[in-house]
Amino acid sequence: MNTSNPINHPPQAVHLQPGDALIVVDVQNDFLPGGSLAVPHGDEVVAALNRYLASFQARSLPVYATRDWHPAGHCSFQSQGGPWPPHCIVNTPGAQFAANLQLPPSATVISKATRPDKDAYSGFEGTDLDARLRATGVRRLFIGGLATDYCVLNTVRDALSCGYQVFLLEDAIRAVNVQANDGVKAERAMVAQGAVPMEWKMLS
Ligand code: VGL
Ligand code: ZN
Repeated sequence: MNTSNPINHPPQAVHLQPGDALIVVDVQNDFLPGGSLAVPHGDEVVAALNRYLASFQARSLPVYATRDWHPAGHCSFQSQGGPWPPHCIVNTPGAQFAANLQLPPSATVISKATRPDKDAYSGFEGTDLDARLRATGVRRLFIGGLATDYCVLNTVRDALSCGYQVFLLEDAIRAVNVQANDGVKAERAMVAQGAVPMEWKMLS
């Protein structure tokens, strides 16, 4: 299997191995249908991610879950001149992970965008995620969650620039699509940067 040239030679099979980790991006109630910043079909990532979670747990591979964790009055909120309705405010139901997301007790939770005056779409920005991954000997990241065109896009970009090999979980991402093609554009950008697109059925 050759994964060195993802655009021309996408892999047919991906074998999980030591050094692999799963990153679940922002699967929080406010990003699901009924939430304050609902991602269309955002709930559909949960079943897909549960399959990956089971595969990683079966191999005792580490899982990280990022969460948007904003103080009330965060700078990204429209009330403060930002682009978004209030969402993922600390210790509110909207900030909780989806109830049916089967995170293992061993999952590491990474809170981001926790300061009132700074937004952060990437799970690496202003967090110790990279240090934790390095300390655990992680080399390859399998990344899915919400939203394709914001936090997944920025997390994948930073993962690649930190030197990780990145598999983009195409069956476990959904886009906000402020503009209709934002999600598709984000996927193309991630692959152009070096992310390898895959889906769960390719795991062996
Ligand atoms: C996100 C918009 C605002 C995301 C977070 O998780 O993709 N999007 N804050
Ligand atoms: Zn946010």
